Amino acid sequence: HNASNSSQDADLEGYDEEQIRLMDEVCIVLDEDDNPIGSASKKTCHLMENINLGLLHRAFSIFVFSPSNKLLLQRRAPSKITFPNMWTNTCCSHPLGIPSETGANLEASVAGVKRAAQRKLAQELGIDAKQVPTEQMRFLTRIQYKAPSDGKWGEHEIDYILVLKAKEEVRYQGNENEVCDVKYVAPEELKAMFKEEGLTFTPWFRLICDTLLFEWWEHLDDKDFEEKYVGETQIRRM
Ligand code: DMA
Ligand code: MN
Repeated sequence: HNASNSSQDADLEGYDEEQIRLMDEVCIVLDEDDNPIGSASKKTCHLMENINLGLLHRAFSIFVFSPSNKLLLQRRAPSKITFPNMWTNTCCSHPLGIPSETGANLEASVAGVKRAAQRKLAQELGIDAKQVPTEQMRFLTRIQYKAPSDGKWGEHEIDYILVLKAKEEVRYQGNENEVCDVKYVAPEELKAMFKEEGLTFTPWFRLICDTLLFEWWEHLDDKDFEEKYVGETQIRRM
């Protein structure tokens, strides 16, 4: 038995093969102040038994807006091991424990998560890197939260929030192993979705919607957006 090889792992029996393989990705393990203190597999980081002992890792959530300020949503594929079938923001994942995506100070960490966001926008949604340049991504703030998915799996992250307002309509093609539906929405359309019966939303997306998203969205084109919302240094604990 090789503990580092998730494909031979009883915890992962019965799940999608590609998603099992991705559980071997290396995540960045953090202390409560977002300092990297080591690394652990994606599987290790998302087991509730480890989260309940305090294991915390780094993540990002990017919100991509169209030129007319519609937000691109995705619905997670049924094959996802955590939070399957739920609607969520454009793309979320983890910067990897590699030099180009890790950072020990805030500036370097932000550069790392932007590269990770560009990588996953391509992998999940088939978006060309040229359409989502890291220079056009704006880092707003960090959110620390914990959320169970089911009894076994969950999240405990410091989540870097990025926004990008595309200069041109972004062309996308969902990877069906990751994403089962995609939709552009205006603020009122998203609020209507929350009231629709049968739709479910990821806990982090709900949390961000209930607190910060609609204010950012309303002010996206304001001259003082940068000054007011970009680059917050405090970690918001939610
Ligand atoms: C993890 O997202 C990141 C957050 C902010 C919850 P995910 O489960 O979509 O990661 P991945 O796409 O890498 O499976
Ligand atoms: Mn995570």
